[in-house]
Amino acid sequence: MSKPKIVQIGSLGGSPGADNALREHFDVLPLWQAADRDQALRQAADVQVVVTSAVHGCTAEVIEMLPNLKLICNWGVGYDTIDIEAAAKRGVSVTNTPDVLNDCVADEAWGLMIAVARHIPQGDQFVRANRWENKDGTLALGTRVSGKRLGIVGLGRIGMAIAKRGIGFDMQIAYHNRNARTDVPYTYMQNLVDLAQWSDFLVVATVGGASTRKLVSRDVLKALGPKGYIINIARGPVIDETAMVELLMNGELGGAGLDVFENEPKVPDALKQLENVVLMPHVGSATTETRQAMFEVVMNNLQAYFSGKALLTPVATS
Ligand code: 8YV
Repeated sequence: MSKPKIVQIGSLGGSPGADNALREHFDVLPLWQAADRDQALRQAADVQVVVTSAVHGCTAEVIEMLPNLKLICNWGVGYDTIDIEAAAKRGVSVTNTPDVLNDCVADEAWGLMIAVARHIPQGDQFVRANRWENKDGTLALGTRVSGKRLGIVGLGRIGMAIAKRGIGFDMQIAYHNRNARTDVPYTYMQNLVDLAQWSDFLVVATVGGASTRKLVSRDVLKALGPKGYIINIARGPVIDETAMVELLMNGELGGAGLDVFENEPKVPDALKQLENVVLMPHVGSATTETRQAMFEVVMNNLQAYFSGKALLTPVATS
C-alpha cells in the first residue's frame, strides 16, 4: 500500500529522528528543501495534511495553495504562527501538542528565575575564570527567590505548572487572565499593572498572537519596577521588547529571564550586554523526553486522521 502524502513545512530537527520517522510512515514533501516552494506546493495539490511547528507555522498562502488540505498538525502547543482564520474559513482542522510539555516549560521558567536572581551564569564564569581560586573579587549578592511574590500572566496549563512549583518555593501566588478561574486558590488580578506592582517575579505564560501583543506594556514593566524580574517562556511579542530593554538598561526594571523574543532568532544587542538578564534560545520544551512526547502526539494525530478516527488534540479554530 502506498504511504499517504503529507507536506512538511520545516524540519522537526529538535526532536531527534522525527523527520526520518515521518518518512517511514508517510510520503513526505519537505517544503523547506524545495528549490521552488510555489511549484512544490502546486505539485502537492492532492495533499490533505501539513505537518509544521511553532517556529515554521503555516500561512494563509500555503493553505490557499493546497485545495485538498484537511489538517494541519503542529509540533508545539502554541499555534500563533498558523493562520487559524484561514484554516477555519477552509474548514481545515488544526492539532497541537498540549500538556506533554507543561512540566519542562515550567521547569525552564524556574531555571530562568533562579539563574537571573542568583547570578548563576556569572557564578559559572567566576569559577571557570579561576577568579574564586585566585581570590579575585567576589560574586555580587543575589536576590532571594523562596517566599517571594510570584505573578503569573496567563494561568493556563503551563501557568498552572509554574504556580505548582511556586508553592514548593513558599511563594505567594497571584495571576492575571482575561477571566478569573474558579478552580484555583491563587489571587486573581484583573488589572495587569496591579499584578506587576504586587509581584517580585512576573512570569509570562500566556498564548501568543494578536490578542496578547504587547500585553506586558511599558506601564506593566514600570509597575514591576527596579526590584522586579520579568520572565518570559511564552512568546516574545507579548512583551513590549523596546520598553523592556530601555527599562532594564536604565535600572527601572530589575532583571529578565527570557526564552523568547520579538524577532527571534534575532535578539537585541543591548540585551546581550546586560548583566541582569539571562537569555535562552526558545528551548522551553527542549528535553529529550518532552520532544519525543510531542512527536508522539503529532504521530497519533496523523494516524487518527488517516484511519478516519477522531483527532486527539484538535485546536478550536472558530
Ligand atoms: C516549539 C513551542 O514547538 O510548543 C510551543 O509552543 O514554542 C515550542 O515547543 C518548538 O520550539 C519547535 O518549534
